[in-house]
Amino acid sequence: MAIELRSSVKYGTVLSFTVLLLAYWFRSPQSVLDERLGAVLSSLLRAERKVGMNNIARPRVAIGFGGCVDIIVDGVTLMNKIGLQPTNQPLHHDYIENVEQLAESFAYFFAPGAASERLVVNDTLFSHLVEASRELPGNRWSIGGNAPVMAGRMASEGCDVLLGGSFSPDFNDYLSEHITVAGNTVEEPDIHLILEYPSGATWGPYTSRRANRYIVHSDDHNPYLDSMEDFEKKLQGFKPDLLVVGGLQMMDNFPFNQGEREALLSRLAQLLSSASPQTNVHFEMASFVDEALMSDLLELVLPHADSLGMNEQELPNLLSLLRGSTVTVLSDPNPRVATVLDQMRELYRVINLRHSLRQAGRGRPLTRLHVHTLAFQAMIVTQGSQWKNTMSATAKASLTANRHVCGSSNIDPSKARLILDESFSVSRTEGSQRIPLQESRPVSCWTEDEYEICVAPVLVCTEVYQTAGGGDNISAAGLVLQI
Ligand SMILES: *[C@@H]1O[C@H](CO)[C@@H](O)[C@H](O)[C@H]1NC(C)=O
Ligand SMILES: CC(=O)N[C@H]1CO[C@H](CO)[C@@H](O)[C@@H]1O
Repeated sequence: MAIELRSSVKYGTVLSFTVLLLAYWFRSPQSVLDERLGAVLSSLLRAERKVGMNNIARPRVAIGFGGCVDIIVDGVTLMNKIGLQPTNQPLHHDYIENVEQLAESFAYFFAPGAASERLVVNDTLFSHLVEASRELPGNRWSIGGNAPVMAGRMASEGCDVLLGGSFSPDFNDYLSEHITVAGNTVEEPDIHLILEYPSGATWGPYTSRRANRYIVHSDDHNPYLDSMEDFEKKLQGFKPDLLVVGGLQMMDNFPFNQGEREALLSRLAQLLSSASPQTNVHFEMASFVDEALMSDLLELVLPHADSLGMNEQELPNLLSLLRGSTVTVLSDPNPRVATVLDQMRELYRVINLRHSLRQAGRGRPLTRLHVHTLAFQAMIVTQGSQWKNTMSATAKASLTANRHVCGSSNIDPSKARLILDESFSVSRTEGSQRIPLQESRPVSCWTEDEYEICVAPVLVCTEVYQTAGGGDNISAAGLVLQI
């Protein structure tokens, strides 16, 4: 009897301990996570506010080139609407000629959830896609293109902007009063079709690993950089603090006449090399697969940039070409911090090596590199260079990622998730230092050699409103605090 009692007491203790443990197990991780997220959010907001822009008059930013009207639809809904069956053969195509290639190309990027942008060379197919999109319930229209999106973000962050692009007459009505357009007037603007998909969307046998978009276009104006002449004229009087070049991917695989593309990029090189030393130059990378174009960019555009912005797909692609290899069409859409930092260091080193080998006085050294990924933002900035406030800029870039994708300037922690681990390694080299993610100081900055590196976690938006234009908003937001 006594023995029985003792064992039941013991049993009871074990039971209540187990209940306690279970309660801890089920409830606690979530609330601990929420607390952690809230702490990271308020620390990032504090870091963002730490520097204002009110120390100088409105910064002046000139941004080229191009622009378009975006039609934003749900990608899978559009595929269903046009009756396009999921292909059993995901395949990369440099450009799209028919529906079969569209299905193969979409499937190729949709499953990994990698951002991509392709030219449709079949006008009949492209108009058919645009017509079908117009009829889709829930479609949205907006001003698109790298230059106008960056211009919009810069203007709303307090800059005066000169925007190089050719737009239709009614375009001005939609622009901020702080944006002046340089370029021609066109009657029919170029249209880009944005096929968005959330994380976990399915199309036949494919499930997307993360939210992203697949973009198709069939531009008539943008590939010719036809605003360049007017932009160049107005640039001299505008005297920008920062000159941004983006949108050149519209030249990718475009059927130019012989020598036409090189001529355009040589003119751009001239424009950039005549920029005053007081004007910083930033080049925003994009989804390029045309190796001839990429090699022109390496020769004619990159040498004139102080700063580069790109995502986790564009970084390995550029690096591969600089190593003398071919384009990488698809890379890990969720890379680790250590991998990205190693790639950034190498890119920084190679570009600056190329600079030092050029004739003295030609081009500029690279002093800033910003890489935006889903889980984190990373920047390398040369110490003692013109770029200020790298820590706050990295925090702002991170917050902008959530704001843009969730479609709201107020960040709601219940619609956000931290996917960065609790600590990260600074390199894949064995024995590298690990840096813990501190909630009260989430942006980690340290120096190596002659540069500073900052990494900030992103509060990844879980209720996606729009991914397209994210990179442009993020890059622009980062730049704004650094000029
Ligand atoms: C262009 O697309 C249309 C519509 O899908 C198709 O009928 C036609 O065969 C395509 N042309 C080529 C050259 O593939
Ligand atoms: C979060 C955010 O501000 N996103 C913006 C990105 O840029 C476009 C164009 O300027 C805006 O319309 C978005 O609101």
